[in-house]
Amino acid sequence: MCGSCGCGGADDGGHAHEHLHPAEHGGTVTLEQRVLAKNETLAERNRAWLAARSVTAVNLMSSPGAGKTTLLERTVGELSGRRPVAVVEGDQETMLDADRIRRAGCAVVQVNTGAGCHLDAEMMRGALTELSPVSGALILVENVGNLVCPAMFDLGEHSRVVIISVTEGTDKPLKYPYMFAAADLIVINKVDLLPYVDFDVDLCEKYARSVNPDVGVLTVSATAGTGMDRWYAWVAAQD
Ligand SMILES: Nc1nc2c(ncn2[C@@H]2O[C@H](COP(=O)(O)OP(=O)(O)O)[C@@H](O)[C@H]2O)c(=O)[nH]1
Ligand SMILES: [Mg+2]
Repeated sequence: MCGSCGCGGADDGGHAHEHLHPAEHGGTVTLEQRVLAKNETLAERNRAWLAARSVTAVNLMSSPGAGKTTLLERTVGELSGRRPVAVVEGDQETMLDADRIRRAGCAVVQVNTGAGCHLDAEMMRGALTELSPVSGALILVENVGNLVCPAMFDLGEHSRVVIISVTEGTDKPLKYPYMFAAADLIVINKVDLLPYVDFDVDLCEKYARSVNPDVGVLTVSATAGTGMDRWYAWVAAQD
């Protein structure tokens, strides 16, 4: 089990489940399965709720500081003129990211998970109810920053994006394979810093495809704006 929240997520890059011995840990396995099964039921309800309203939801996941909020600030500024956009902000504590998004100009709900290290389908449902998006809206979800537990919790979203920044190291897709395997798109951010860090974009892409052969990969700089048009095109294609 994930030590920080008891969410059922593995905390060693995804292999904890394989190391459980049912005779010793049978109760734990059953609890994990129940937690994830309940989440799956609620996620299916969210999916139906979104589909009935023609609302598209995209779930952004990354380690803390990879640039999720920065990417969202720029995206909200750019896309709000084209279609209704709203944001769900997940963090353990504070309204800081919600305040940033509100200043960028769109409706936002902050979900504080306390000790929890991921959003789940029930939290997503509460946020959707509060946002009450109009038909045709785009909901961008910033998940809690970590590369483990959020991968296990379906929110009922249409697609999942994993953001990795070039300051984190080329090997992250190999170390966190579950997260990268769950992605529909990988965004490599902070490419403006490439001249200053030891990061191999091609190798990172190769590692990502070793766990997720068909995954899309984009390179961007959320601060400089490089590559953002391809990101907007990808978002538009999710409807
Ligand atoms: N150089 C550079 N810094 C970035 C970029 N994107 C985000 N940052 C910085 O990285 C830090 C963390 O960004 P933030 O969006 O809060 O990350 P989050 O925790 O994933 O939401 C902030 O200081 C940002 O200004 C980028 O493309 N290039
Ligand atoms: Mg953030």
